[in-house]
Amino acid sequence: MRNLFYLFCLACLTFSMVSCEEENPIISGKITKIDVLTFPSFDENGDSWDNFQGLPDIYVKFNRGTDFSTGAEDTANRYDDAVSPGTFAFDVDWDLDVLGDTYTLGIYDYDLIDPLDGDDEMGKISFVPDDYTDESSKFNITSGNVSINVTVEWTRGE
Ligand SMILES: [Ca+2]
Ligand SMILES: [Ca+2]
Ligand SMILES: [Ca+2]
Repeated sequence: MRNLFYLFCLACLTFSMVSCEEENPIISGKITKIDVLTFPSFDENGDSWDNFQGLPDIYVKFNRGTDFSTGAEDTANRYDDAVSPGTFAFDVDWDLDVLGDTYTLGIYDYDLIDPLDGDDEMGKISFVPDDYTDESSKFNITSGNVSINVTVEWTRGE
């Protein structure tokens, strides 16, 4: 019985050593897909996002840091008159170069008839990729009324 126990320990030890060798640490990532699940149905004043149809025309922004001064913007890739909750999928190609840095995802309402004011910012969430590297290739970030699934390809070091 005791021999069996030692054998078991040896097997465990061998297995953990092997898996350690094979699993190089994650050094960077790339967001390949965003699924917007929920967003606020009304703005901070309780008004509809749009004057006429009411429903927002959502697209996503991404930036390293906490604001969108230099963020990528793709207003053509959007869902007109979106209703929360739902599953609004966006194929993207956004690098997570520094895992310890803060990155921000934002949901915006595209406004063709109000170009001077800019589009309405409906909500945003900041996150640090390091917090999610132990999860699989998909993780969820939620803050207030905003919930987003993030699909990531992690890159491991050599
Ligand atoms: Ca609007
Ligand atoms: Ca609309
Ligand atoms: Ca709009």
